[in-house]
Formats: sequence, structure tokens, C-alpha cells
Amino acid sequence: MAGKRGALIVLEGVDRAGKSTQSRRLVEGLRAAGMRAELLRFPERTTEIGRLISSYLEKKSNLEDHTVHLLFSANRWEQVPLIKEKLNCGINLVVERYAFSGVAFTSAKENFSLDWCKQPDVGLPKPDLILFLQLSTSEAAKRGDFGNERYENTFFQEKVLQCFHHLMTDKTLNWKTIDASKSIEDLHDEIKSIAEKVIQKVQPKPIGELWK
Ligand code: DGP
Ligand code: NA
Ligand code: NA
Repeated sequence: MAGKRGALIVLEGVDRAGKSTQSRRLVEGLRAAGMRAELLRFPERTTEIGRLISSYLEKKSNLEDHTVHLLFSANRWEQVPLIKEKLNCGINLVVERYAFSGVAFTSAKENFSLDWCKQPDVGLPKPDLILFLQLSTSEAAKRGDFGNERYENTFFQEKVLQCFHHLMTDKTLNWKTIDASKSIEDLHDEIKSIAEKVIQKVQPKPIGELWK
């Protein structure tokens, strides 16, 4: 139907909170309910920029911290034409990680201000909903060990979490914090019901611009 756009729904949260599982389940659940929905995730490792990022995360290469921040942002911008096209033709997008991970992970490093970190992502399509999957560091630890990628340690993740909490104080964005210690099914039901309400509400509204 002309004029009805899809919603941009972002899932954020600390590692092992269940973002991948829940993003996938949400897309499946929306489709089962007769809606159009697709999954995106950042970093999108398959593009040229994504391959540079992937090699950095796997510690196969080193990149200067400002440089890698800008590459993560560029990796989001390169998907913007596709994101807008899909939303405008009525497809709901479920996105695993977005600019908030971008800001949280770099500003957790020494000598990076939150404000500097936000600038490259200013103007990205604004999410209609940001679901923050909240899980304490001790609960996350029960779900298994970290992998071997860069950033995968408790000390750094604690700092990342603090940055996320700061970003969540922004009342111009539709943050919803979800208790991710629940079962996969309960979490899915909660997320799906929040998402469905947002999808109904945004249909007549234009796509916003993030942090603008
Ligand atoms: P994932 O594929 O979701 O496991 O994410 C890869 C790692 O990269 C994870 O530790 C989070 C981190 N990350 C995701 N997005 C960004 C970003 O924009 N900037 C930085 N510095 N790190 C990010
Ligand atoms: Na990871
Ligand atoms: Na990701």
C-alpha cells in the first residue's frame, strides 16, 4: 500500500545478551504475522569496508582508533540507500547493532569524547525503536566464555555498558530496555509485541534523521 513505510527497529546490548537470536526470531515472527520484514546486521562484514573491519576484529590487522571508528560508520552509511529503499517500500527492518554500538565501543576507549564519536553517524536513518537487551556482566558470564575477538573482555564491556547507559538518557530516541535474563520465548514475545505497536504507529510518518 502506497505511503506506508516499514519501521526501523534496532537491537542493541552487551555481548551474549541474545541480540542475534532475538533479531532473527523477530523477523520470523513478523513474517508469520503477515508483515514484511528483513534482517540487517552491523558490522556488515561482506563489503570491502566490512572486510577491513572484520580483519581488525579478528586481530589479523591493526588500525588506528579514529580510523576504525570512521570505517564502522562508513560501513553503516554504505547501506543507507538500501535501508531507505526497503523502508519506503514497506519492509520493516530489524537491525542488529547500529550507531549506538559505534559510539559505545569507541567512547569506551581512552581519550574519545561521546560527542566526537557521534558526529560521523549524525543524519543516519533514525531508528523508530531501539531495544536494549539488558544483561548483567555476571549473567552474561554464565552464558559462556568470550570469544577471541578484539573488545571481548569484561573490563572493556563494562565501559561499553556505561556508554550505552549514557546514550539511553537521550529522550529524542525511542529506547526500550528489556530484561534479557528471561527465556528466549518470553523475550521474543515481549519484543514482538513492542515491535508490532511501533510498526503500526510509524506507517504514516517520514523517516527521521539520527541525532539531528
Ligand atoms: P558482532 O559481529 O555483533 O559480534 O560485533 C563485532 C564486534 O564489533 C563487537 O565486539 C561489537 C563491535 N562493534 C560493533 N559495531 C561497532 C562500531 O560501530 N564501532 C566499534 N568500535 N565497535 C563496534
Ligand atoms: Na562479537
Ligand atoms: Na554486529
